[in-house]
Amino acid sequence: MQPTLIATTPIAGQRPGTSGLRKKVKVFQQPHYLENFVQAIFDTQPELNGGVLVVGGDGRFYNREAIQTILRMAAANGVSKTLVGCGGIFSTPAVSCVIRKYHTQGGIVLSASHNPGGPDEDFGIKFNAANGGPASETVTNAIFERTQTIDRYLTLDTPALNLDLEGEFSLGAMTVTVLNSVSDYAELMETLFDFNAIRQLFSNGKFRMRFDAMHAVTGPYAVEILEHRLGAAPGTVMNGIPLEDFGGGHPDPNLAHAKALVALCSGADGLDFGAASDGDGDRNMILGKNFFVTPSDSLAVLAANAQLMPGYTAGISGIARSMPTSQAADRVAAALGIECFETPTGWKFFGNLLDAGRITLCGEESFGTGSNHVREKDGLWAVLFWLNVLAARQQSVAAIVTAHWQQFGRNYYTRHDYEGVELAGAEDLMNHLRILLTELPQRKLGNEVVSYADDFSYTDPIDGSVSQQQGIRIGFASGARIVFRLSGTGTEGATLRVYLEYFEPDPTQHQRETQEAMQPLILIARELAQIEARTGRSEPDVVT
Ligand code: VG1
Ligand code: CO
Repeated sequence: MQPTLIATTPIAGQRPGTSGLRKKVKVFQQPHYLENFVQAIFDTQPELNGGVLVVGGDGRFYNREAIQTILRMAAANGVSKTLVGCGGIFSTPAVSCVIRKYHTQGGIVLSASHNPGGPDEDFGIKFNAANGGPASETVTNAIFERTQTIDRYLTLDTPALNLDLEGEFSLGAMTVTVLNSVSDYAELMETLFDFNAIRQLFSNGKFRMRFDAMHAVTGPYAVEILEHRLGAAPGTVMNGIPLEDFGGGHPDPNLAHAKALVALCSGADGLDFGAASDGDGDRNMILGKNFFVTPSDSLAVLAANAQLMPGYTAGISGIARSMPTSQAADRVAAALGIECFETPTGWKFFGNLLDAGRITLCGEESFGTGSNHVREKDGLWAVLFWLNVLAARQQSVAAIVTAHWQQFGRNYYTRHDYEGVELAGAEDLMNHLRILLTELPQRKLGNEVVSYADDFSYTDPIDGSVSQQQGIRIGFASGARIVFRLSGTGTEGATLRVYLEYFEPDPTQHQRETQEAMQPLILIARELAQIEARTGRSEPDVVT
């Protein structure tokens, strides 16, 4: 079958952000919008011609249609085989797992992650390379550049494939294998964790938990792994059916958007463990009884307990965290005598370090934790890791984290988001801070003295590539930090993120309420950046 060549013209604004290209569904539905971007992937990634490509998404509105378009274009562009998740479903970490397991040349993930879904909400597309990880900036820049000159795309004139049937099908000269979305991933989890120990925890009659899939992609994964393979009671997974609009909610596992789960873990009768994952299954939130584990602390605790896991008995080679993530993990790395890296926000920056074996664990404050088992952050992996720690230590979540603080000190941490603010105001605010940078060192702000101030620049230790302007960092002599950056995943206006951290070595001061404990730093941040004057907002929209 001959490919059909369709003439097109460049469409502005197809530059991928922190994690792929994210826009309103309505934008993606414009003629040639998706096609231009997909063709730019094929035009810049020649190894896909004759290669194998993984395709799947988080099940949101437009997922199925986009997959049919991509399959036709893949066949027309000479891809020899595609591996597609049944029903078009693949979580982001499952795509990474399948790329690696079958040694494919890459994958395309359809998701806007934690952003809401539905005809008036968001859609996204992301290319993952042969290592299973999000494409590097070099690759995403090349794709973007291609979108600016594109003048044609290739497709086939074929009817839609039935994606709800596992098996092998043909599309032109290309084979399409529709895979069970869960099994390869579930098998990988069985190699990393002590499933017997977790099974015993579930059957001891005392342990009570819920996993909130938020009507997003992890529902089928969690039901299979937690309820079927590990024997958790039916109903342990809540909101387990993936819906095109996530039931109308934000599939964002945090205190603001997973309120029902938080309520279940609160009070005298609260559950022992609660966990949630996001739209595409790469984020995680961990709760104990009346206890919230910050993602930064979670990374540190997992690192300190890694050797208890069958998959990490040999120990970990190093840890990396994104720059705004708290420095709790750095303390564990120092105690273990291993390397610790600070990277820009976004999982793509961990890829080279993982490939080179320099790190085993990595994480971001934005509810992302992962390891060298795949090249994406992995929500259910983190949940299983925690369950395995609980089973091995036979202690509560609160007891484990509190003991961790006693040993390493506590990094109080919070992030304040000002969402959907005017872009011009947000950019002015960042520029205003950039101008201040040189005069800040040694200045006293509140009770804190600035020791350094910069616009974070990262040189990749493996390939030497440099990424500049990755966020304003202000470090204080006390070890406290304030970081300002603008989100690269939003689809409307700008989102200002303010990250605040301070270190408390004294165990008698470890039980304070976070927002209250952080109040002096919050005030410094607001004043310094003139947040209210420049954004018109007196309070953040989301506090995590
Ligand atoms: C946010 C988070 C970042 C994360 C990214 C993708 O980016 O801050 O840590 O890697 O989302 O996560 P930004 O640019 O909006 O701050 V996911 O789960 O939405 O793919
Ligand atoms: Co996500």
